[in-house]
Amino acid sequence: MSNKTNKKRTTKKEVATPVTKAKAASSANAIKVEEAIVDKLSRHFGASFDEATKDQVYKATAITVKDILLAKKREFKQANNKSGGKRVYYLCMEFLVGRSLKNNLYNLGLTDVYKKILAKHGYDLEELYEMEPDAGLGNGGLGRLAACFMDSLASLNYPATGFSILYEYGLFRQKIVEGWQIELPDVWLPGGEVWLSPRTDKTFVVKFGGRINETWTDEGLVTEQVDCEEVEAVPYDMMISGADSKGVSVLRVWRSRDIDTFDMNSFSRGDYARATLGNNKAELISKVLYPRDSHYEGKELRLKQQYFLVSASAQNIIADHMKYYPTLDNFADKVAIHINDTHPAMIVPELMRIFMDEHHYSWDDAFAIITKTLAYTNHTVLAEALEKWPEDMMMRLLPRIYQIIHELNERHCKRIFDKFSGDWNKCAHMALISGGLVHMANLSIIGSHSVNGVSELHSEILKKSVFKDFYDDTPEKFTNVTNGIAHRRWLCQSNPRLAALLDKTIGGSYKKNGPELIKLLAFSNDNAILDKLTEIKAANKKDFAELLYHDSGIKLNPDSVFDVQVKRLHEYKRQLLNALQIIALYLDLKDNPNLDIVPQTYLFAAKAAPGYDRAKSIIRLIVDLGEEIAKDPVISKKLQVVFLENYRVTMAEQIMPASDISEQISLAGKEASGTGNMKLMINGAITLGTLDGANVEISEAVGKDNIYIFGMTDKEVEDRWRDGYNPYKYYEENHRLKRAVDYLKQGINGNDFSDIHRYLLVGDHGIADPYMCLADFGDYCRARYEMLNDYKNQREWAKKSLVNIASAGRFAADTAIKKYADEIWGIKPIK
Ligand code: 26V
Repeated sequence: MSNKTNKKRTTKKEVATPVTKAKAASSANAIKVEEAIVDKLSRHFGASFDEATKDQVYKATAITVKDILLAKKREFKQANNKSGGKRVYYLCMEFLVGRSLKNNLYNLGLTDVYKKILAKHGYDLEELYEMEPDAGLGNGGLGRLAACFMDSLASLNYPATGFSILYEYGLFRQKIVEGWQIELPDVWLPGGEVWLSPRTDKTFVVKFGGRINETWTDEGLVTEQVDCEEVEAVPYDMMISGADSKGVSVLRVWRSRDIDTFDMNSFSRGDYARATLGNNKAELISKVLYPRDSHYEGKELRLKQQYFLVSASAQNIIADHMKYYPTLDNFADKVAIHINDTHPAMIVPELMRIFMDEHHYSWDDAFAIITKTLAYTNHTVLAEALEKWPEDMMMRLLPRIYQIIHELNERHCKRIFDKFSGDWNKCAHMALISGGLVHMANLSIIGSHSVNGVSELHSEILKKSVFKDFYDDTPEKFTNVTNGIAHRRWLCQSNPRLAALLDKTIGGSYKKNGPELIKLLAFSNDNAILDKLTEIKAANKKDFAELLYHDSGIKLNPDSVFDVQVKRLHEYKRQLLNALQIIALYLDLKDNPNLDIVPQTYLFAAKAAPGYDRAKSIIRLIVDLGEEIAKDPVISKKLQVVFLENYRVTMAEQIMPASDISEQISLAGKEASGTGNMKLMINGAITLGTLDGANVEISEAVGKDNIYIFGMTDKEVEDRWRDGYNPYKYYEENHRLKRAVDYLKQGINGNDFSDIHRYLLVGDHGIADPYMCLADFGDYCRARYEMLNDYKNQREWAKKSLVNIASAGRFAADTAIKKYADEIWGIKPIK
């Protein structure tokens, strides 16, 4: 390891200039940082730089960054307290944070300082980043959005706390064994723990089960939950620094712990297993993230997780408020609480409980304040993902919460019945409890002053169909906030080559103000810049190919077009449509290996929910297809299909900059927004997509020459259903499609896929091809053909790519956060 330093004496003249002042400050910083790392290594691991392992150096480095974040957070909090401003609390069962070291160093502006110091001791900072496991506390879009929002909130100096659960195991690790997905536990804490600060002084008790005792006292009716199971919620804080700002967002994650249930009697009898039984039960609550994001399951443990999050967070928010104010009367002026998807919907009855049972508010007063505080975002229109909890389960597990929901329902139904002159249909639709189920979306809507979807199209669909009755009742509640991405992470950090080009051409102000990316349009006819863009993409593709080869031995052809579909595996996202199109092309090539086509590399990455058999067999189809093609020495030169194992945030950061084509091909009306589409766009990939979710807005932003749109619109999809959808018709009409579908039965790579053949043409439960792959196949192939043809002209392609990058600014998460802050939460940046 090298100990060489480039020491340079500062001259008198240099000291006088601002530049050298900055340099001096930076070297003072460097000395402090170096001392801090040495100190952490010695205190935590009893090691010096020379003795420490790489993992220890990573951890010591991370701890020094955490210390800086703690100090920054303290100052930010003091400023907030002084201003007496409102704070937002973002409740979400998932935060898909990924890695923290690189992001925090970047946002703190300390990357270079750390790089130099670590290099001095023989460590490459980039290599240390690799030591950090992803914090995978989320399934996909919902959780990643929450993480991007924390970043923007801090960067814009808004005071914000995210609340979630400290899952011991995040989203499973995916292995592919003979084409099948195998799930392995995601053990992230040993490496991820360094970012967490336990706050054992701030625990709360969450109660489950038992019964409700009501007694009249001098103070009025006292309601108590007795004979119940008590679980302790222990908070751990993760700090997320803003970029070039004073702000730090706090992500507070709750870990469940048993309260003193150690059974001394069992222990004395030598029954050690029984003695600690209680322990395991409570700790189960925060043990593991539920890996299904597509299908709601009425599992008791999941309900417990939701209430655990809600109750601990509500108690925490109220305790914090009462520390500064003697009353909850001004609660809605000081606090905004966000219900991110329906998972935290029980915050509505939980706050009612605390207001009424602990602070003696009347029903009406409590409800008025609480609805002013709460806002709800819907993230899916899929009926099977909408949450409905069995009434009896809720009654047994959360008796007081159930009572309150019951009363909310009575009052709500009465009001609707009166307002809509006895329209029973409306009442049944809008009820909080019906058919023995508690409808969590309905609860979220009536408890909130604002309800929004996550793209223009999605928000319209909510108003027109999913929540139509609620829209008729309270139209003023409904609004749209289109999703966004943390562009500093997904562009500047992931794609440094592109960021450097932007700095040179349009300057660095787009980092603070995403929409300024539009300035790049001025270079759309500058051939030197267009060629530079092509070079950058080529270099990124080469990097990705090398990385993949290093990690898995898979060789890619970086001179082929990289066509990328990376997202959760779900029928509605239609990875199957992509696979069918590849089969058709493969069969064309089998007929004529000399076919003149652009060499194509299809990159798929996707996790399937563990019990989702259809999704798993689609993964197997893609893997087998890839393997079969790879065996053909001629065709494999033109066509390659790779399924990348274990998709996660870190892999997304590597693949986005290396992509040419962004596949966004969901059935119109099904994808609420999508955010991968924005990440690919900002990295210069061009979208091949349907008019679904935020694709519609991407299309408006770039113009029709810079995107390839195909397929039915959401309206056409509805009409087609109504008229009776018949996939057979498309199969018979399109020769290439028929061949591709029939090939499934013939066997691919020695495996039979007649189940998928049946699914497409006959259907398992009477519904064939439920996501209409066959209906959109022809137009999909048409659009792709045009696209690949256009790809041949690299200058023209680079121009389209440039327009995509330039137009991506409106999808910066900062834009979304400003809208939430101004129009929904009513919070202000701290000066
Ligand atoms: C549902 C369930 C059902 C019960 C078990 C666990 C679980 C976990 C998550 C979900 C809801 C998932 C909703 C979701 O992730 N929606 C995605 O949200 C993104 C951010 O708004 C958006 O870009 C995607 O289009 C949308 O699918």
